[in-house]
Amino acid sequence: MARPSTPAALAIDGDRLLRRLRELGEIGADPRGGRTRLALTDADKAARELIVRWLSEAGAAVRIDRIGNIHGVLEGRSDLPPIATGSHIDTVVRAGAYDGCYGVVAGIEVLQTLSAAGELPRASVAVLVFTNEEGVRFAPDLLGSRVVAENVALEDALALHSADGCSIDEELRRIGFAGSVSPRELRPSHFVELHIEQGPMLEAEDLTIGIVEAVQGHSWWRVVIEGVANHAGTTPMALRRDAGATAMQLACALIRDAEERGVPNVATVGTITFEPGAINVVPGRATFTIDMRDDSVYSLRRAEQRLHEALLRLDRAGYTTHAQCTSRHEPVVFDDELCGLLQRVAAQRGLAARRMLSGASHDAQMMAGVCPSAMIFVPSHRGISHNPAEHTEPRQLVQGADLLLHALLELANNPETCHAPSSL
Ligand code: HGY
Ligand code: MN
Ligand code: MN
Repeated sequence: MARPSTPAALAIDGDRLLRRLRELGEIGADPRGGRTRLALTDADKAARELIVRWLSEAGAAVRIDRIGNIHGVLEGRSDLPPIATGSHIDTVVRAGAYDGCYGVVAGIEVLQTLSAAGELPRASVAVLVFTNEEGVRFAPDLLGSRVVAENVALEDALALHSADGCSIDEELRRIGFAGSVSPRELRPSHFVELHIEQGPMLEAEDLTIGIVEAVQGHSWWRVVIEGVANHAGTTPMALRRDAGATAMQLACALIRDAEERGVPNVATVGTITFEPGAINVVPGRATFTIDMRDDSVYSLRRAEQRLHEALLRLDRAGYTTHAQCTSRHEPVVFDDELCGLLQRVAAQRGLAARRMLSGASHDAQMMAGVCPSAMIFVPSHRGISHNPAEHTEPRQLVQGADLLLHALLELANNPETCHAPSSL
């Protein structure tokens, strides 16, 4: 066993990190530079199998839990509760290469660096890869971490169905990731997630690191408006029950509302469909989704209320409306002491950092219900994400992973410096 080197001198293998990110980014790739790996599809299966291989190469014990989360654990020198990191490898449609994947591959890099150096920390260090973080194929999002945090019951999660009629349970079995371990088995004392910012702030302020102290809440709705299908040529405008025009007007009103409420409030209509869907037929039915977010639970609730008031008005005007909440979580504030530790380690590593809010949702906000949690961001070029053009400078990717290594090592060797875990 190699003599443990001094932690400060430990460094991740940046080339291996970048190479693995490129290799993972190839899975589900499309000819236009994006990749799509919706949860529990064959592309997700292939990515999961690659991650399991890399975790094994890193010296981790790999186990799969009952909601399909992957647990990779590098055993420490004591029976202290583990320090955990992790993120997700499922994507949105035509995604970039770094969202979620960066935190997972960097976590594996930390384990591999520690085991190669013979630097076994006091507490075990674990990498968690969560199922269905994006919530594109199955709602709600953050599913794997919700089950770990008991925000969604395991049986309910397994019974969830996608629009294409598949259940989580069936798909986990089909891809060979229906694990037997309890999602609550790991019981980490701390959780740190490394992620790209997916916004413009760090690059605009020429900073390398964001210490994320809070995540805004979000509220996802699927809205159906039933009107009357009719002839596009013979139906006078005043006599129409045009579900399509009504849905577009409501969607624009909700978006305008968010513009008026100002940063960080946002509203996004990501999908809209009309039925029967023909050029010369007034739509009889319209379905759209809306994603509303805010760092204030009151403002989020006001936005929801405005949606419901608008739907009531439409019901009174002769339409039939239906709104289903497909995902919702209130704003989360991360652990201040843990943020302080991350800031100290960033300063020791000579990295310019600032505290900030996350506009995007992350598994860490569910893990905040399990143990003290926080996040580290690295910049996103021009703030672009959920887009093949998603980019972070290689130097910044390596610096972020290096910070993760030293922050996890600090926590694993001195967990008492931040909320001494129960078994001390
Ligand atoms: O939607 C989000 O904020 C995250 O990318 N799942
Ligand atoms: Mn995402
Ligand atoms: Mn993500």
